Amino acid sequence: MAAAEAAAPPPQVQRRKLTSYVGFANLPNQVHRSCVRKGFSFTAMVVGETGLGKSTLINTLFNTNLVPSGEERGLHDEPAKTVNIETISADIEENDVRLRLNIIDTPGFGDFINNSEAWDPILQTIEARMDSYLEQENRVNRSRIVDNRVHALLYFIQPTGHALRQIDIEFLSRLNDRVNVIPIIAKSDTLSEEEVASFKKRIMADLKHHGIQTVTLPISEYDDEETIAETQEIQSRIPFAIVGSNNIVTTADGRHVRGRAYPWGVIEIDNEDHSDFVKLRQMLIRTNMEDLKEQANVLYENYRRQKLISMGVVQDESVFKQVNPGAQHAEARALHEAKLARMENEMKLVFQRKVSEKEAKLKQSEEELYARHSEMRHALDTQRQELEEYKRRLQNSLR
Ligand SMILES: Nc1nc2c(ncn2[C@@H]2O[C@H](COP(=O)(O)OP(=O)(O)OP(=O)(O)O)[C@@H](O)[C@H]2O)c(=O)[nH]1
Ligand SMILES: [Mg+2]
Repeated sequence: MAAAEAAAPPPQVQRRKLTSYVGFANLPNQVHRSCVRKGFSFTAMVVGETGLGKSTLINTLFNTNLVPSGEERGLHDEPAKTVNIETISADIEENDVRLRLNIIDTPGFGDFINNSEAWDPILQTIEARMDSYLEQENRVNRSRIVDNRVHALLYFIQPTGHALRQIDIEFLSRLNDRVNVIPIIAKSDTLSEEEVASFKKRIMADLKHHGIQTVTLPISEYDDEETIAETQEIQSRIPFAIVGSNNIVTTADGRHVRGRAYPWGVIEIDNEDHSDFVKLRQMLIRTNMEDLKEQANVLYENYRRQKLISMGVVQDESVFKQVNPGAQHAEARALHEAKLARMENEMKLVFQRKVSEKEAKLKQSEEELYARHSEMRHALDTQRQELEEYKRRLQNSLR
């Protein structure tokens, strides 16, 4: 009995444990831990005409001079042409969270005789990276999939202040259903504030007119007010008017900042009021990286479907009818809950049985004790009577 008792843990404690295990409120913590363990990676691509400051923006984002741009060579207005598609990566760590940030630098187009030569290599790169992902997904062992897909494409628009040009429209139409497009007004320091504002409006209207989708940040009912406001603020800045530079300049009040110096003053790179660079960086790295990755995944799924169909893989839709994930989930949950209820019931029974056994035992010992008690009492009584008898006899003999 004692051994059996020790083996079975106290029923009430066991029950509480089960309750907290079923409560999936802890799931986000598990996901959080798993994500931190695996680390994060994000890949963006910069595309646009030559000399618009693509390489400079990459350097500005990383705050290091990783890629040659006209700027570092001191060749102002004489850009160092990027010649190959190249990926620049940096591993960033913050509060034990690891992020691998990849930016793909591309040679600027605009000096090609045939426009299609401009987007071909870009589109090929994007699709090759999707193909590599698809190929990894199709492997038998999929535990180590490396995601090199392009999660966002920063498209540089010349700061003409007028409208999108034909080449922009053609280019974006080609890339639109393969990648998240984030439009950027390059070198926005060459435009006045009012020019930027009206140019932004015009660009959005042109994009809409040509049915070109640009990035739309999701707002969820679970977001708090502050997050919603922040998301709306970022969204309202698109297309981002950017100024890039890693040069340190001195402001009128004597501060040394990253910026561009002009006779009329300094444009500070890290000042939110001077350009949209800070907001762009915030969106890419701090607040919406996962949203962008999710949206990129939707585009990938479309690509994947088209690709598989073109390869002759036909989807058997009936499989999906039978395996309705929602119903399957509900069924699994119902089974799980029934199992829990059964276990709980069994435990209750065991507990009750043990309690009554214990009670019976106690009652028995109580009776035994009582019997012994009266026995001893009886013995004592007899003894006392004997002693009293003896005393009386002694007194009588003394008289
Ligand atoms: N005014 C101004 N000039 C800039 C800005 N960003 C870059 N530049 C200058 O523009 C020139 C070209 O910059 P790059 O970064 O090399 O341009 P790119 O787009 O990489 O050019 P390609 O590699 O040829 O495609 C350099 O002289 C930069 O200093 C900016 O925000 N404002
Ligand atoms: Mg370049």
